[in-house]
Amino acid sequence: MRRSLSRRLSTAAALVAAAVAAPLAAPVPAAADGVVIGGSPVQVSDSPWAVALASRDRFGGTRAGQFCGGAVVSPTTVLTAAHCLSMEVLGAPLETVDDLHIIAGRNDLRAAGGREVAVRSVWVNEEYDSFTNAGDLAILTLDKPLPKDHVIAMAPVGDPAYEAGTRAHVYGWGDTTGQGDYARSLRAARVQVLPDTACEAAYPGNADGTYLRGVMLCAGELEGGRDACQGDSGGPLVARGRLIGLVSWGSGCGQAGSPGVYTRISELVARLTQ
Ligand code: 4AZ
Repeated sequence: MRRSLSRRLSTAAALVAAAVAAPLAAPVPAAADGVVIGGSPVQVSDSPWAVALASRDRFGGTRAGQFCGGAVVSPTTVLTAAHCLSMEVLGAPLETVDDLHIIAGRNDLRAAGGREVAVRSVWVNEEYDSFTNAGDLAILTLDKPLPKDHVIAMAPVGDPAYEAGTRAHVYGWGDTTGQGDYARSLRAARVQVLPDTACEAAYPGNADGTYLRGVMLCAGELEGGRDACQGDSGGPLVARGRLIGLVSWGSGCGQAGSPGVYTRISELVARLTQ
């Protein structure tokens, strides 16, 4: 497979500029009460911008090789987390993973529905800091375009969707219990955008990371219970029908006092449109 690792954000800007300039109306997320942790099943047809990132070579075929999530922001552009493409996650250098692809429009990973589309090129944010987790973003360019209705608009800087208290949903095929019970079908958990102070208090700087307002977004429930977990990384956090975050990190899953931390999308939009 062809793959080039671009070194410049301007390349990334070119990839998603169209998505920023002409955001499409996105479907309202399906109701769910609880992903992921404390989540419930949703139909991928109601949230077609939620895609699985997969490699059967690296992760085996039982769940179609799913290992992370992604969000479709233009027909050929998927956002995911930089850490999903790390040696630590892949168990091999990215350059050697020849079957990296996304799965769109498939609820059950064991079934054959939807589309598998090869990843043509990968841009990994070279500023991603694996100690703080700042800048946890990668941009995948697909080999073939997805239908336009798969695209979700990114919430720009100042969008009310980022305000603390906003109801949001996080989507993924990840661990549903924190014990390694990976979902076969797409799930969503209803969470809320939490004040930066909640994550600053939880994550002043420890082994898991450091919460940095401006580039990260804090979401979950103060009492715990609903959250993203391992395997959901890179997947979408959606509020008011717009993409506000990508699952990035946290201490454990669904624990009171340890909210989920997301890559803040407004920061990307700001850099692309400056
Ligand atoms: C992970 O390991 C991970 N509870 C993702 C999200 C969260 C924790 C861990 C948030 O990919």
